[in-house]
Amino acid sequence: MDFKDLLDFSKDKKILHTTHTKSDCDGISSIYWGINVFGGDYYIPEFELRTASGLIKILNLKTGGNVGFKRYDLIFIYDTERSENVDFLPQNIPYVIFDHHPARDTEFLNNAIYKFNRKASANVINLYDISIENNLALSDDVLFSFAVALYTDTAMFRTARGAEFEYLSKFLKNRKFEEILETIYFEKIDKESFIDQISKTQFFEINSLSVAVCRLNSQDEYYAYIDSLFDVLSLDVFIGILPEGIKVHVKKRHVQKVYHRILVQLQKGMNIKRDHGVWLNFFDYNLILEALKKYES
Ligand SMILES: [Mn+2]
Repeated sequence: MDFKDLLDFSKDKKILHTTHTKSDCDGISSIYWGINVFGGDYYIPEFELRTASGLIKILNLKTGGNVGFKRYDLIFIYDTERSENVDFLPQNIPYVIFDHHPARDTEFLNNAIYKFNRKASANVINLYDISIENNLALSDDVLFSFAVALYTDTAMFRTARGAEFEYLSKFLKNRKFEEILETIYFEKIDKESFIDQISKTQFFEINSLSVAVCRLNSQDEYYAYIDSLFDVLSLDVFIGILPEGIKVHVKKRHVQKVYHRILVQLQKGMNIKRDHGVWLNFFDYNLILEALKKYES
């Protein structure tokens, strides 16, 4: 079916909108679009980052809750094409998928009664294009949530090119960029703890790479470090030691040479499990520093 068929088909259905576990701004903003366009209920799986918490608050949404999934006729899944990322859903309920990742779980995609899975830098870009194409009016609140999602899904614009900024201008309209920052940092960070941790940063120069190592208490502190200090300190590699394991941030232009050729090799060679970029239960950053000596600029 095409999108117009989906609009008709869903009219008399009990609909639930949802997104992947560890929900993020792109998934949450997509759900918000879905409620506005199709109506129905929603379920936001528990998030882990403050950015998501801020967006949920300004959109007046709530997370979790006791949802009787089986009551629904049709489930809208956003921002993932992998069944393992929505493993809380019961089987056998018809579903549709709106996603922007490279199609990996083709079986899950092909079993959807409708799918829109074009590659894009954020799912909200696809939703915006669908809306324009089908003359769906989007409120300023939906558009602003798209702006927040685009900002966070492009690693705070680090991977954004001209095209993304053209979309941003349509999403932001008369609002100021600062409102995006106010939204994603709405949830406060523990200032003392963060400053205390970053003051203990260790610095290393390895074959022209500027490397920093710092122990941090949460993913929020990790991203606070990247958002505030990584570029300012002219770092090439940041090794964050989190309670659940090590997470490494690499300057975008080093991703191939440093991340894929050196770090992924090390991680695979040592059989370390990775989840959302975290090397689970791995804390020996010296092994990473040692591996970085293989880097040739
Ligand atoms: Mn996304």
